[in-house]
Amino acid sequence: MNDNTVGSNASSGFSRRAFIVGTGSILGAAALSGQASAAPVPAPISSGAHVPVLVIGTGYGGSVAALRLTQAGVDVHMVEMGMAWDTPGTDGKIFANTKTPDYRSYWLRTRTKQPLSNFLGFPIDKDVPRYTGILDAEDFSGITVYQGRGVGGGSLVNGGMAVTPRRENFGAILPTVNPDEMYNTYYPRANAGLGVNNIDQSWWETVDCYQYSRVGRKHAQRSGFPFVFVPNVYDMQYMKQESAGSVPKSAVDGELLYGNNYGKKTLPKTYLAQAKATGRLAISPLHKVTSVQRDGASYTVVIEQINTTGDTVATKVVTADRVFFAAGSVGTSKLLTKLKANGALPGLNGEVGKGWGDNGNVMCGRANHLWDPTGAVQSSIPTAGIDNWAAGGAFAEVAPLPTGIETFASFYLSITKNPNRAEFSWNASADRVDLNWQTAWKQPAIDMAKSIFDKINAKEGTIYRTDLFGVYKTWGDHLTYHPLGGVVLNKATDNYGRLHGYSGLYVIDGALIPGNTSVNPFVTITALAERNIDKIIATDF
Ligand code: FAE
Repeated sequence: MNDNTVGSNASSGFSRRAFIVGTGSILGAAALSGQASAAPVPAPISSGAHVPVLVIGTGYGGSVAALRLTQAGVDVHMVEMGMAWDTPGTDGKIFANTKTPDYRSYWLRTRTKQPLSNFLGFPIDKDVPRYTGILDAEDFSGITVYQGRGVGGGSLVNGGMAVTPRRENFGAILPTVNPDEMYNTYYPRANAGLGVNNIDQSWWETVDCYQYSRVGRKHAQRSGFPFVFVPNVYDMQYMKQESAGSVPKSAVDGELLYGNNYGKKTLPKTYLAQAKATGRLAISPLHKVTSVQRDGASYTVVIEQINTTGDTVATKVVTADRVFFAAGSVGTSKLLTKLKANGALPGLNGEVGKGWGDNGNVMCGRANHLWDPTGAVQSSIPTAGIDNWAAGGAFAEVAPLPTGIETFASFYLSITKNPNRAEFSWNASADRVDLNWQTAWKQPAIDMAKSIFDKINAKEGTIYRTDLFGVYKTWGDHLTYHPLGGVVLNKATDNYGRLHGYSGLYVIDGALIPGNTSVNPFVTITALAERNIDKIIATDF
């Protein structure tokens, strides 16, 4: 099943473009292949259309649903609020560089909101034109939640770290799921489908762009912490070639947060490419679902088509026999919380909106001595972490700081066992969904991260950087990259993601996972989706 995970990126850029554009002429393709009656409703979806399956969102959960359903012979229409990301911008590239954010970088903002907001204490954010850019920094009262926007969801912007949790931790991650079936069947299936690969460690030992990781290892090991290599979906052969200068640079040129032009095996190159190859998939980008309501045996779905400045250009009403919510933890939770409160789906149970967590994310930097440079050129793809989960409740990714200059900084994104969970609620007067997370709830995460970095600093005689998140601010405790939960498995849904009260409505994304995966989450989101869709296809279709 892994035969069209990517190698060459020039060709995958082409196939992705052909894919979206080609959905308009899919009728012809189906006729050629002798399946004249199997044509899905073409994209962009039109008002009044009826589809057998509508999937809201094109991230990990949605892409798994799309692939397995189309392979089973079901026509699927995916609705995605972000762009297709198939057309080069003014500089000839599809995606902007992390070092030079521009109009493509942020979702409907007029100023960037970079996770590291300062450098040497100076603010580094800048004005950008309002545009349906790729990274959403969505502000709630106590936390900013970063999410990918576009066909491919978070796979477009994330670090690609593809980590299967340690089996002994699985019971705390998804307590109602049988670990045997996950570790024997669905984690391997997810890793294969995502195109997960490992870095050549002998190359890693010598190459300039991983100097920062080797410094991270040295400091971890000198303080007695286990240092572990982590698989990734970035094509490691491509990285060798770009590092050698034989192909266009992406990871070693700092591309990541705003998209990788080459090298990363995002969902449009893996799951979605395979689903498209069945001839049964259509995707409508720049379409945002705003309502789902039961209408006899099917569901009425309201969709707003938007332009690249975020204005609604059309409101469409379609019907679907089945709807999969795959809008991400925040997107799915917000939609269902609103639809329960406003009476569109009044029969949803009281668990909807509950059990949201930030995967314990907290960031920090350390200032190294002048004899410990971390490198002016840093690959944006993290390959390793410090595993102090069992002893201190933290797994710290040794993260890049690809500024293009020597900073003598070590930078870390810690995933911690933070027990705090928040709840979404409908704020009728403001016409929005709120999340009651409080910044102070990060304190357990900070304490767990300190179990690693206080010890390393003491051993190395170093200090925390205080210039990266503001003026004299040590901890990046204002954000998460890993929203999880809000529509928790076996609580708001049955044990396979079927929403209670509504046959034909499913949740199949990170909203199902109750707040923490002990490592980076997308492999678990993908594996859980594989498990659930297996069951759903076998019993509901
Ligand atoms: P997701 O991928 O967010 O997809 C949801 C999709 O639904 C998006 O494309 C939305 O635009 C779309 N959508 C939302 N609302 C609507 C609506 N109303 N109508 C239509 N479409 C809608 O969901 N995880 C790792 O495992 N390893 C990493 O290295 C890693 N690094 C990260 C770095 C960054 C900067 C970020 C932001 C995330 C990172 N993550 C990482 C997290 C990972 O990307 C995330 O857990 C998954 O993408 C979540 O997958 P879902 O399928 O739940």
